[in-house]
Amino acid sequence: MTITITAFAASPDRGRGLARDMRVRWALEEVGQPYEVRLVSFQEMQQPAHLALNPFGQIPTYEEDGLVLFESGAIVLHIAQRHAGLLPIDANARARAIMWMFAALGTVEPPIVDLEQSEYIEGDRAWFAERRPMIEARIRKRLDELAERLGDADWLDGGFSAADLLMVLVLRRLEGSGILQDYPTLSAYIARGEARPAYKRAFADQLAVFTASQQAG
Ligand code: GTB
Repeated sequence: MTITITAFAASPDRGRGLARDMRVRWALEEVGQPYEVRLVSFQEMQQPAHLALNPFGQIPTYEEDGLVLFESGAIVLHIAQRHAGLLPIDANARARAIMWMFAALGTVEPPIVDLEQSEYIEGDRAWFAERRPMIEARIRKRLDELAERLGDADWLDGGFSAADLLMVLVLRRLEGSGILQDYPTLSAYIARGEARPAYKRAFADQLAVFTASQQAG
């Protein structure tokens, strides 16, 4: 069984591990599955060969013995269901972990992506100074609620799961925004995720892609 994923040949994040292939890399490292990475340029992502894998022309994609998947959340769920280590065995605990996976991607991530994209796309508009605090307030509401629920627990619901993997990476997207410093328990939660050996291997591998692209000129 060979697993192949796609990732940016030249990630705009310059190796900070913010692109969504990091989710898949980390999940595969957690469950101990080797994988290959096919690097694609922005141009290649719009070509028929890549669009056949992902109709939206995005990374990451996942190929395994004739199975083709896109959407990082679906890929992580597939990995977690197929291999031990990322979801609890108990049926109710497993359902709750999957619920938290959806919460990370469907409830916590959207305002964070909105802030990122609006800074990039609308940052030079006069009205952005008024819009930014509104987006930030939406993010802070979610972080308040998340921090309240997490309390002083290490992970969202019992042991580390695919839900924590996704939530940590979603929260990491706020690094540099000045928001996380007001959430010490969430910052500690992110640090716990980043301290996992599987995270470190995944991070190092995606950073190596950036480093190699710099050396190639
Ligand atoms: N919902 C999809 C999923 O979860 O898989 C979203 C996939 C997605 O947004 N992919 C992005 C992509 O392919 C890369 S990760 N974009 C190219 C395109 O749409 O043409 C998003 C991303 C990109 C860059 C940074 N960064 O530079 O910090 C962070 C995150």
